[in-house]
Amino acid sequence: MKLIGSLTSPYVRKVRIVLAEKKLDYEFVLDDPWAEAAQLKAHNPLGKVPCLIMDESGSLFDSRVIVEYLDALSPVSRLIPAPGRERIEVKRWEAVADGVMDAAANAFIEVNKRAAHLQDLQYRQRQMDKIQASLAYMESLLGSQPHCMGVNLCLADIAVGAALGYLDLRFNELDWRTSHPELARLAAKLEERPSFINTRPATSQ
Ligand SMILES: N[C@@H](CCC(=O)N[C@@H](CS)C(=O)NCC(=O)O)C(=O)O
Repeated sequence: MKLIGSLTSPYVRKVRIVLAEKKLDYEFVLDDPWAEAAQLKAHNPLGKVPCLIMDESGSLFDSRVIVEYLDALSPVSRLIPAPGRERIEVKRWEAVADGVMDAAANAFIEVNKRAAHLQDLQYRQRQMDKIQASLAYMESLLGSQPHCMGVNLCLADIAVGAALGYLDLRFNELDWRTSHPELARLAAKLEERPSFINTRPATSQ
């Protein structure tokens, strides 16, 4: 398998952490989705990373589809429960964590990739409000549990950890740890895992 991705994308990091936790081998192919000549476009019509090229049958996107495929590929470290209530709760965690990634990426692009006279600061503030509301939601849902879904690590923790790591990368000044001690505790534990350490985002992009 090949994974096309960048070193800053939180969605790519989510997939790479899943690959590492499941001990699946793959080739990591770096590509810049914003580049005109991105090779990615031949595999994903949306031109977005991550994109997984499967050995036998074409490519897969987006990160939610890819992680579901990967979890079913191997019985090692099951990260998504069988259909039922628990699975839906894991998916809800993933939805809010991905939503934080969406809002943070939108806010970052608005201010850092657009000329000053084209920036919409109201739009950026809407994205920052979504981040704050989601942090409060996740803090209260996590409570004092060791992981999002209780004792064991699952996809919910990986998605939340990747989203929080992206906030550190792009919005260090948010200081979300002070106001969200339970999330800070979870993030500290996750960031000790080799799967998280080996996928720390690079700041060069
Ligand atoms: N929902 C998608 C989001 C992927 C995404 O937005 N990736 C960004 C990088 S962080 C991208 O490739 N953007 C390029 C573009 O929008 O053209 C997923 O979960 O994979």
